[in-house]
Amino acid sequence: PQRKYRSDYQASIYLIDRVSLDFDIRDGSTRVTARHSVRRNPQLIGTGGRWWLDGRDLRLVSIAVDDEPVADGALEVSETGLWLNGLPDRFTLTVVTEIDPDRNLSLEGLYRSDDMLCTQCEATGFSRITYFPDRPDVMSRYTTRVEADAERYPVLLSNGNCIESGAAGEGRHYAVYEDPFAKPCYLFALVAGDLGVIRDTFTTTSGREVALALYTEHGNEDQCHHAMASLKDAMAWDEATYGLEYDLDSFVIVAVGSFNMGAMENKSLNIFNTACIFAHQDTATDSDFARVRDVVAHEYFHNYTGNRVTCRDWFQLSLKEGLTVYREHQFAIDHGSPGVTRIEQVRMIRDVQFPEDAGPRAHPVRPESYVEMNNFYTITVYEKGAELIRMMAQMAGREAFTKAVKHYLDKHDGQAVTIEDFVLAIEESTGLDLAQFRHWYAFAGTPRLRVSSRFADGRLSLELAQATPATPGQENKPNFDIPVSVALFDDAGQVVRAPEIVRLIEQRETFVFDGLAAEPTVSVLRGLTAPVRLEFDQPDDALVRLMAHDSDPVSRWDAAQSLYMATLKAAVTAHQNDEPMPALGEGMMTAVAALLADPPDDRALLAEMLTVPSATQIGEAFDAIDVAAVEAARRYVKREIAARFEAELERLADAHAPSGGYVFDQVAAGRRRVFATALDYLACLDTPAIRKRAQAVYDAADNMTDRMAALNALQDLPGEEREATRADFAERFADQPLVMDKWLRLQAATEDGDTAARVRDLLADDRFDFTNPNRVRALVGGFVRGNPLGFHRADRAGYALVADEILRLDAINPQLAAALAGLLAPWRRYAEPYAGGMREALARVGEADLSDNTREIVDAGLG
Ligand code: HT7
Ligand code: ZN
Repeated sequence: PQRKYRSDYQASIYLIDRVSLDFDIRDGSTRVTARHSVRRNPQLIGTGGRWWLDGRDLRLVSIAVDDEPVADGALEVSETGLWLNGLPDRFTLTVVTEIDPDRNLSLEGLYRSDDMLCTQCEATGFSRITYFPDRPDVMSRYTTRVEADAERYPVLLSNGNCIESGAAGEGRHYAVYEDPFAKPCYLFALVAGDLGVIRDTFTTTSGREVALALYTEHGNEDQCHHAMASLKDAMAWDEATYGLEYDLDSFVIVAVGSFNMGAMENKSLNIFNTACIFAHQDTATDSDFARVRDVVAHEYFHNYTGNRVTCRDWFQLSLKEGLTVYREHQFAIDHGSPGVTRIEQVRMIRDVQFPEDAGPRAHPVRPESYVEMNNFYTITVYEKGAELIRMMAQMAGREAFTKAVKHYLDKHDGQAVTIEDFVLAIEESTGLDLAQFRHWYAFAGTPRLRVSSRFADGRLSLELAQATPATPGQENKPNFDIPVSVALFDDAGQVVRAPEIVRLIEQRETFVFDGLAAEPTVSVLRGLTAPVRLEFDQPDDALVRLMAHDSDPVSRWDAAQSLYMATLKAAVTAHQNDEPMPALGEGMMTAVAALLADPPDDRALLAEMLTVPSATQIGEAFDAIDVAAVEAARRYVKREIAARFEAELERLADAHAPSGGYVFDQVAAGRRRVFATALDYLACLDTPAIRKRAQAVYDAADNMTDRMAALNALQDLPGEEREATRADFAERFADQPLVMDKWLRLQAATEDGDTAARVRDLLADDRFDFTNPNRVRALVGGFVRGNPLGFHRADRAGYALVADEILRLDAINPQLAAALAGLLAPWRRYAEPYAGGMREALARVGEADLSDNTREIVDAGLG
């Protein structure tokens, strides 16, 4: 496989002003006739004549320059594209190709999802449709004609406005779309199918009416109203927050069942995974509702940050994704509990991004090289990228930063640009000096921020020091520019220094706070002002005070996490040394008691603060992850808390018990979350009463959130109640694939001695479809992530199962196979015998003839 380097960038020798595409959809084959008006790139003087067009899995029918067939000598065709030689400065290129969407299981290019045909072109799927310079810096205006059987495909869609449609004879029909905005080919989209639709309208600030439509397979329309409401919300929010008004007369979303990721922001024709559109109280949980709202907003926000201003090349992916995730995060914070929304973001960074940044696949937010671009749609590019934007926003102030983003969008409207262009625009507008800040984009790895404090004579000296571990290919790291928020509190919880941001620029710096009456409690890195690992040994009593009084809910939660973590770590060590489990920490018990006696009004915050750190978080605290010890410690601590606070948890559950009348809003969802948390604790005690209660909750539930709370509580309680509720669930939702994904996840996450065998049975079950990524993620992903003991079994059956599935999948959907391979790749982080078992499985995968996607991940893991 060929590795591509950021430093090798060269502008395209030819540009395409207009693209005209004609899709003739027939059974067994689709003929694509593409006509392009091409001209030499005026910026590149003295080059030309020879031009590379990407193309994969295409049958080339004909190719002509100015309507003259290209002579054999002027054409070199290979598996990945073709060279054209002897080209004039301006010409019309006509390319006719044939493709077969029915046999395209990669879910890139034009493919079938159930009864409809749809496209996915980002990052390089357009080259599976026709020969084309499949790179984002070639921006063109598209006209698209689609013709198909009228009965089978009554709905024909593409980007932009429908300018013509009608009958085409022999029971066929056609539609022509014109997109007035120049765009890169990765934003091209086409859909053909027999679809149901819900419609609405949105009137922009300047009074333009935008027609909104959301298409889905018939029968699912009632699950789409929340997505439609979210879209309107996002449109209004972008106007109110950034002054960005939608720029076309129609905006269409299509929900498809088979999709490799969550959604795609194609110009005016977004295509979504049904999992990110469908939301009905009977079938979707509160978190599903929130996810739908946020992904709909995210894709809509791309219309400016991504579509109007796009990326010059794929190394710049975070230019659009980091910024759009940041905007999505702001939107989510404005639509829910701000504290809890930020907590969820922080958890994601710590639980998923930090491990990626410490593993074999660590890469900068702006990568330097890649083999397969699809492998770089990572948590680092997306979420760490968003954190970098957030840091700049904090340094500039939110208002100044919003203005700076507008400046960037105005300056580069209609262009394909770089992260450097973005940072420059922010500097120009805000006056910030971001010279050292740029290292965040160029260097991988999570900096460690070591904090120590000294107090004497009314003066607090806070010493901050940074160090960043080596990552693959980057031995030495420079100092980062780290914004650290600091606030000081007295013993009664009163603020003695309001929160402020200090910037750590050097390796080590001391910040002094004078005029203090007594030694204050220090609160640092509040709400994670920078994506760093904080090392700050605070005594329990300081943490208990912060947990009770800090003005920032995220810091209160963080203090609680530190208290839990101290006991959890002691329990891990005790298990490893075959010693009795330690008594629960004093500080932790005081904190939980205080929380239950005087809970915060924000019920979702209460639930978060009552939840002990995840297994991933606990594992992260050790040099080598001991899966069994981590599981034992987490179970032990939860059970002890439940035993000590049983009565309080019962009361909490009673006070938040389901009362019917489902609405999805912050207060109601917060109450459901507290109920689920209390039930989960009580289930650790495994009493007949709690089993009965969980079953009763399941039976009476009027919504999926409560149903799942009951099923989760019964997860580790084999017996009548668990069997009955699961059987009912499977039967009740048999015709709802997305709900059956929840059922698959439950099965995969249940450790009962031989989960691996059960997962293998499910892989062969009719309810499982190997070609659908949602099913694979639910069953195989659910097994690896949701069932640590089953996946890491001593007989290595869990690893073998995953290796087998990677190999099977790689032949049909390399993008998904590579994602699964990523689950075995970080084997070095584990203790023995886990590390050896994972490595062995990965090595077995590596012996096969693999796609470039999977090969890149496996080699990084073994390297
Ligand atoms: N920009 C979109 C990324 C995406 C994607 C990438 C590769 C392969 C398939 C894909 N589907 C969607 C989604 C987003 O981040 O907004
Ligand atoms: Zn995105």
